[in-house]
Amino acid sequence: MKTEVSDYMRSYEAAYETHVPQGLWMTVRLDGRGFTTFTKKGDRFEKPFDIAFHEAMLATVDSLMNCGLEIRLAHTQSDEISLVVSPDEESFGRRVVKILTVLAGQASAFFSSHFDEICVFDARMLALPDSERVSQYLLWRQEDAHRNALSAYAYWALREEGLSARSASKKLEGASRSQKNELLFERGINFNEVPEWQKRGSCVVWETFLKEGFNPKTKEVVFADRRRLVEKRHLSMKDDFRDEVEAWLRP
Ligand SMILES: Nc1nc2c(ncn2[C@@H]2O[C@H](COP(=O)(O)OP(=O)(O)OP(=O)(O)O)[C@@H](O)[C@H]2O)c(=O)[nH]1
Ligand SMILES: [Mg+2]
Repeated sequence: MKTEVSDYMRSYEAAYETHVPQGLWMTVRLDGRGFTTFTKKGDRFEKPFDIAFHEAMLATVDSLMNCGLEIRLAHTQSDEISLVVSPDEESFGRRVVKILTVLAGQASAFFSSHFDEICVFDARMLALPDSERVSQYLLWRQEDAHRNALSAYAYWALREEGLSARSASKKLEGASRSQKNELLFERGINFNEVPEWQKRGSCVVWETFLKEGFNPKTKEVVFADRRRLVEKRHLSMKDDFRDEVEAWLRP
């Protein structure tokens, strides 16, 4: 009887257990839940972008890249983080639920302790066939950052003039890219001069370096390969960005 219960309970569990096949690039996107409210609370962050917020996202990325999974590359923009896991990673038997819950849990816990407040990230998985598709995916996220930044600047420029949230949104409804650029230009904001991290996001990659040490037995200076995380806050665009990503993805 006992065995029977355990068997069918396990079959209920197994019903939602999916594994990502070997060789596919597990790409995870985490996104802050309800961060529109979180970022507005008490006017703690500058609008539309705040460097302290972006740096907290980058610190969260560092903690994720050190959490035991072989994450080759990460990108963050606004309240989202994309993580590209090595196609050879075997941890957790490549189980989707386990990987997503561990990463979302890690990001939520780290970000919450950073701000001393409960903050939650959701997570989704894309299993991409090759590095070309990964670079295409990241370019898509970068271009999404650009679109959202332009809209956010236009929205907050109108709000600063005294328009209500509803009227500012209404005024921007159906406005083209060039109309939003023009609206900003008329108000003294040149969107071309907005910092790159706001329009494109930032990446974090591993870099290898030679670390100098001393061998007390032989009394010799020795060098060993080590790796460290490096933030890339000036991303290139379009095909150059795709080439850059492909180079970072090479082992
Ligand atoms: N003030 C400020 N807000 C930011 C910054 N970066 C991101 N945000 C806000 O974070 C929100 C992210 O958008 P969404 O993820 O679509 O919205 P959300 O409220 O998190 O909703 P869900 O993700 O669906 O739960 C936007 O409202 C942005 O204004 C920042 O640097 N400063
Ligand atoms: Mg969000």
